[in-house]
Amino acid sequence: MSGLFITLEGPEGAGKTTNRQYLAARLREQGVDVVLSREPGGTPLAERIRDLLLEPGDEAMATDTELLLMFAARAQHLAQVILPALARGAVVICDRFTDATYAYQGGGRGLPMARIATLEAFVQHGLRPDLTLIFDLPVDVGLSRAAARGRLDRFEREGRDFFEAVRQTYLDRAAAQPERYRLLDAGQPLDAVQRAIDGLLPSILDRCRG
Ligand code: T5A
Repeated sequence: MSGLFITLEGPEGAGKTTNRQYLAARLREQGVDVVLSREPGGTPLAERIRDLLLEPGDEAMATDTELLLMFAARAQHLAQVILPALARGAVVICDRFTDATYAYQGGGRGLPMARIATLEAFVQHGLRPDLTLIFDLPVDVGLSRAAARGRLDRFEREGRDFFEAVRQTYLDRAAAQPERYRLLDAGQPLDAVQRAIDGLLPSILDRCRG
Protein backbone atom coordinates (compact mmCIF):
# COMPACT_ATOMS: atom_id res chain seq x y z
CA MET A 1 0.00 0.00 0.00
CA SER A 2 1.76 3.18 -1.07
CA GLY A 3 -1.01 5.78 -1.46
CA LEU A 4 -2.63 7.95 1.17
CA PHE A 5 -6.16 7.41 2.43
CA ILE A 6 -7.92 10.56 3.71
CA THR A 7 -11.50 10.54 4.97
CA LEU A 8 -13.85 13.44 5.69
CA GLU A 9 -16.37 12.98 8.45
CA GLY A 10 -18.89 14.91 10.48
CA PRO A 11 -22.59 15.34 11.06
CA GLU A 12 -25.15 16.32 8.38
CA GLY A 13 -24.49 19.57 6.56
CA ALA A 14 -20.97 19.96 7.93
CA GLY A 15 -19.49 20.81 4.54
CA LYS A 16 -17.73 17.53 3.69
CA THR A 17 -18.87 17.48 0.06
CA THR A 18 -17.96 21.13 -0.47
CA ASN A 19 -14.56 20.76 1.16
CA ARG A 20 -13.57 17.45 -0.41
CA GLN A 21 -13.68 19.26 -3.78
CA TYR A 22 -11.57 22.06 -2.32
CA LEU A 23 -8.96 19.71 -0.84
CA ALA A 24 -8.78 17.69 -4.07
CA ALA A 25 -8.28 20.87 -6.14
CA ARG A 26 -5.44 22.09 -3.88
CA LEU A 27 -3.66 18.71 -4.08
CA ARG A 28 -4.12 18.42 -7.86
CA GLU A 29 -2.53 21.87 -8.28
CA GLN A 30 0.56 20.27 -6.76
CA GLY A 31 0.48 17.40 -9.25
CA VAL A 32 -0.97 14.82 -6.85
CA ASP A 33 -3.02 11.91 -8.30
CA VAL A 34 -6.33 12.24 -6.40
CA VAL A 35 -9.29 9.87 -6.40
CA LEU A 36 -12.47 11.37 -4.93
CA SER A 37 -15.20 9.14 -3.66
CA ARG A 38 -17.95 8.80 -1.07
CA GLU A 39 -19.76 6.33 1.16
CA PRO A 40 -22.13 4.74 1.11
CA GLY A 41 -21.47 4.48 -2.61
CA GLY A 42 -18.49 5.01 -4.87
CA THR A 43 -19.24 2.28 -7.45
CA PRO A 44 -22.42 1.64 -9.45
CA LEU A 45 -23.37 -1.33 -7.26
CA ALA A 46 -22.51 0.47 -4.02
CA GLU A 47 -24.54 3.48 -5.20
CA ARG A 48 -27.54 1.16 -5.58
CA ILE A 49 -27.02 0.07 -1.96
CA ARG A 50 -26.79 3.78 -1.04
CA ASP A 51 -30.21 4.35 -2.59
CA LEU A 52 -31.64 1.55 -0.44
CA LEU A 53 -30.11 3.12 2.66
CA LEU A 54 -31.10 6.73 2.06
CA GLU A 55 -34.54 6.35 0.53
CA PRO A 56 -37.30 6.64 3.16
CA GLY A 57 -39.45 3.56 2.53
CA ASP A 58 -42.70 2.11 3.85
CA GLU A 59 -40.90 -0.75 5.63
CA ALA A 60 -38.77 0.17 8.65
CA MET A 61 -35.17 -0.96 8.13
CA ALA A 62 -33.81 -3.13 10.96
CA THR A 63 -30.66 -1.69 12.49
CA ASP A 64 -28.60 -4.80 11.67
CA THR A 65 -29.81 -4.62 8.05
CA GLU A 66 -28.61 -1.02 7.92
CA LEU A 67 -25.26 -2.00 9.41
CA LEU A 68 -24.74 -4.91 7.02
CA LEU A 69 -25.71 -2.82 3.98
CA MET A 70 -23.14 -0.17 4.98
CA PHE A 71 -20.42 -2.82 5.10
CA ALA A 72 -21.66 -4.54 1.92
CA ALA A 73 -21.33 -1.23 0.07
CA ARG A 74 -17.91 -0.69 1.69
CA ALA A 75 -16.62 -4.11 0.62
CA GLN A 76 -17.54 -3.31 -2.98
CA HIS A 77 -16.05 0.18 -2.79
CA LEU A 78 -12.79 -1.14 -1.32
CA ALA A 79 -12.45 -3.85 -3.97
CA GLN A 80 -13.32 -1.70 -6.98
CA VAL A 81 -11.99 1.76 -6.10
CA ILE A 82 -10.08 2.31 -2.86
CA LEU A 83 -7.60 -0.58 -2.84
CA PRO A 84 -6.64 -0.28 -6.55
CA ALA A 85 -6.15 3.49 -6.17
CA LEU A 86 -3.98 3.14 -3.08
CA ALA A 87 -1.98 0.37 -4.75
CA ARG A 88 -1.06 2.68 -7.63
CA GLY A 89 0.01 5.40 -5.16
CA ALA A 90 -2.97 7.76 -5.44
CA VAL A 91 -4.41 9.88 -2.66
CA VAL A 92 -7.97 8.70 -1.99
CA ILE A 93 -10.25 11.34 -0.48
CA CYS A 94 -13.45 9.75 0.70
CA ASP A 95 -16.54 11.55 1.99
CA ARG A 96 -17.35 9.30 4.99
CA PHE A 97 -16.04 5.82 5.82
CA THR A 98 -16.14 3.52 8.84
CA ASP A 99 -16.00 6.35 11.41
CA ALA A 100 -19.49 7.17 10.13
CA THR A 101 -20.61 3.63 10.98
CA TYR A 102 -19.33 4.02 14.54
CA ALA A 103 -21.00 7.45 14.78
CA TYR A 104 -24.38 6.67 13.14
CA GLN A 105 -24.99 2.95 13.71
CA GLY A 106 -23.03 2.86 16.99
CA GLY A 107 -23.69 6.28 18.54
CA GLY A 108 -26.96 7.13 16.80
CA ARG A 109 -28.67 3.71 16.61
CA GLY A 110 -27.03 2.31 19.75
CA LEU A 111 -25.58 -0.84 18.14
CA PRO A 112 -22.67 -2.36 20.08
CA MET A 113 -19.33 -0.89 18.98
CA ALA A 114 -17.82 -4.40 19.23
CA ARG A 115 -20.20 -5.63 16.51
CA ILE A 116 -19.04 -2.81 14.24
CA ALA A 117 -15.40 -3.60 15.05
CA THR A 118 -15.97 -7.25 14.05
CA LEU A 119 -17.34 -6.23 10.65
CA GLU A 120 -14.60 -3.62 10.22
CA ALA A 121 -11.96 -6.32 10.72
CA PHE A 122 -13.77 -8.73 8.37
CA VAL A 123 -14.24 -6.22 5.53
CA GLN A 124 -11.13 -4.05 5.85
CA HIS A 125 -8.45 -6.55 6.88
CA GLY A 126 -6.74 -3.90 9.01
CA LEU A 127 -7.03 -1.02 6.52
CA ARG A 128 -7.82 2.30 8.19
CA PRO A 129 -7.62 5.87 6.92
CA ASP A 130 -4.23 7.53 7.31
CA LEU A 131 -5.89 10.84 8.13
CA THR A 132 -9.46 11.76 9.04
CA LEU A 133 -10.73 15.34 9.00
CA ILE A 134 -13.74 15.80 11.25
CA PHE A 135 -15.92 18.75 10.30
CA ASP A 136 -17.56 19.53 13.62
CA LEU A 137 -20.50 21.86 14.11
CA PRO A 138 -23.56 22.25 16.32
CA VAL A 139 -26.33 19.85 15.34
CA ASP A 140 -28.88 22.62 14.69
CA VAL A 141 -26.59 24.42 12.26
CA GLY A 142 -25.90 21.27 10.25
CA LEU A 143 -29.54 20.22 10.13
CA SER A 144 -30.67 23.63 8.96
CA ARG A 145 -28.06 23.55 6.17
CA ALA A 146 -29.29 20.07 5.14
CA ALA A 147 -32.95 21.14 5.36
CA ALA A 148 -32.28 24.15 3.12
CA ARG A 149 -31.57 21.68 0.29
CA GLY A 150 -35.15 20.37 0.36
CA ARG A 151 -36.30 16.76 0.68
CA LEU A 152 -34.81 14.95 3.69
CA ASP A 153 -33.27 11.46 3.34
CA ARG A 154 -33.92 8.57 5.76
CA PHE A 155 -31.16 9.66 8.17
CA GLU A 156 -31.99 13.35 8.05
CA ARG A 157 -35.47 12.50 9.42
CA GLU A 158 -33.97 11.35 12.72
CA GLY A 159 -34.40 13.45 15.87
CA ARG A 160 -31.99 15.78 17.57
CA ASP A 161 -30.83 13.18 20.17
CA PHE A 162 -29.70 10.90 17.35
CA PHE A 163 -27.49 13.62 15.86
CA GLU A 164 -26.13 14.73 19.24
CA ALA A 165 -25.02 11.11 19.78
CA VAL A 166 -23.47 11.04 16.29
CA ARG A 167 -21.55 14.23 16.98
CA GLN A 168 -20.37 13.06 20.39
CA THR A 169 -19.15 9.73 18.99
CA TYR A 170 -17.01 11.56 16.43
CA LEU A 171 -15.57 13.81 19.15
CA ASP A 172 -14.84 10.82 21.41
CA ARG A 173 -13.06 8.98 18.61
CA ALA A 174 -10.98 12.05 17.74
CA ALA A 175 -9.99 12.49 21.39
CA ALA A 176 -9.04 8.81 21.72
CA GLN A 177 -6.77 8.76 18.63
CA PRO A 178 -5.46 12.30 18.11
CA GLU A 179 -2.70 11.11 15.74
CA ARG A 180 -5.24 10.11 13.05
CA TYR A 181 -7.86 12.86 13.40
CA ARG A 182 -7.87 16.60 12.75
CA LEU A 183 -10.86 18.49 14.13
CA LEU A 184 -12.10 21.46 12.09
CA ASP A 185 -14.64 24.03 13.25
CA ALA A 186 -17.20 23.70 10.43
CA GLY A 187 -19.53 26.25 11.98
CA GLN A 188 -17.28 29.05 10.72
CA PRO A 189 -17.78 30.75 7.35
CA LEU A 190 -16.60 28.60 4.45
CA ASP A 191 -13.50 30.72 3.73
CA ALA A 192 -12.32 30.23 7.33
CA VAL A 193 -12.85 26.46 7.08
CA GLN A 194 -10.86 26.43 3.85
CA ARG A 195 -8.02 28.43 5.43
CA ALA A 196 -7.87 25.72 8.10
CA ILE A 197 -7.64 23.09 5.33
CA ASP A 198 -4.83 25.12 3.72
CA GLY A 199 -3.00 24.89 7.04
CA LEU A 200 -3.04 21.09 6.79
CA LEU A 201 -1.75 20.97 3.21
CA PRO A 202 2.02 21.02 3.90
CA SER A 203 1.83 17.95 6.13
CA ILE A 204 -0.50 16.16 3.70
CA LEU A 205 1.88 16.89 0.81
CA ASP A 206 4.83 15.66 2.89
CA ARG A 207 3.00 12.41 3.51
CA CYS A 208 2.09 12.06 -0.20
CA ARG A 209 5.72 12.48 -1.15
CA GLY A 210 7.15 10.51 1.74
N1 T5A B 1 -24.05 6.93 6.97
C1 T5A B 1 -22.97 6.90 6.14
C2 T5A B 1 -24.19 6.02 8.02
O1 T5A B 1 -25.17 6.04 8.74
N2 T5A B 1 -23.19 5.09 8.20
C3 T5A B 1 -22.09 5.00 7.38
O2 T5A B 1 -21.24 4.11 7.58
C4 T5A B 1 -21.98 5.94 6.31
C5 T5A B 1 -20.79 5.87 5.39
C6 T5A B 1 -24.98 9.70 3.86
C7 T5A B 1 -25.79 9.31 5.06
O3 T5A B 1 -25.41 8.00 5.40
C8 T5A B 1 -25.09 7.94 6.76
C9 T5A B 1 -24.69 9.32 7.15
C10 T5A B 1 -25.51 10.20 6.25
O4 T5A B 1 -26.71 10.52 6.88
P1 T5A B 1 -24.57 11.93 2.70
O5 T5A B 1 -25.47 12.68 1.81
O6 T5A B 1 -23.35 11.37 2.11
O7 T5A B 1 -25.48 10.85 3.37
O8 T5A B 1 -24.08 12.73 3.96
P2 T5A B 1 -24.60 14.09 4.50
O9 T5A B 1 -23.84 14.46 5.71
O10 T5A B 1 -26.08 14.01 4.62
O11 T5A B 1 -24.16 15.04 3.36
P3 T5A B 1 -24.53 16.52 3.31
O12 T5A B 1 -24.43 16.84 1.87
O13 T5A B 1 -25.77 16.83 4.07
O14 T5A B 1 -23.44 17.22 4.16
P4 T5A B 1 -22.02 17.70 3.78
O15 T5A B 1 -21.48 16.97 2.60
O16 T5A B 1 -21.22 17.63 5.02
O17 T5A B 1 -22.27 19.21 3.45
P5 T5A B 1 -22.24 19.99 2.05
O18 T5A B 1 -20.85 20.24 1.64
O19 T5A B 1 -23.15 19.31 1.09
O20 T5A B 1 -22.86 21.35 2.55
C11 T5A B 1 -24.21 21.44 2.91
C12 T5A B 1 -24.69 22.88 2.64
O21 T5A B 1 -24.02 23.77 3.53
C13 T5A B 1 -23.29 24.74 2.81
C14 T5A B 1 -23.07 24.17 1.42
O22 T5A B 1 -22.93 25.19 0.47
C15 T5A B 1 -24.35 23.37 1.22
O23 T5A B 1 -25.37 24.17 0.82
N3 T5A B 1 -22.04 24.97 3.54
C16 T5A B 1 -21.81 26.03 4.31
N4 T5A B 1 -22.55 27.14 4.58
C17 T5A B 1 -22.02 28.04 5.44
N5 T5A B 1 -20.78 27.93 6.00
C18 T5A B 1 -20.00 26.86 5.75
N6 T5A B 1 -18.81 26.73 6.35
C19 T5A B 1 -20.52 25.85 4.88
N7 T5A B 1 -20.03 24.65 4.44
C20 T5A B 1 -20.98 24.13 3.63
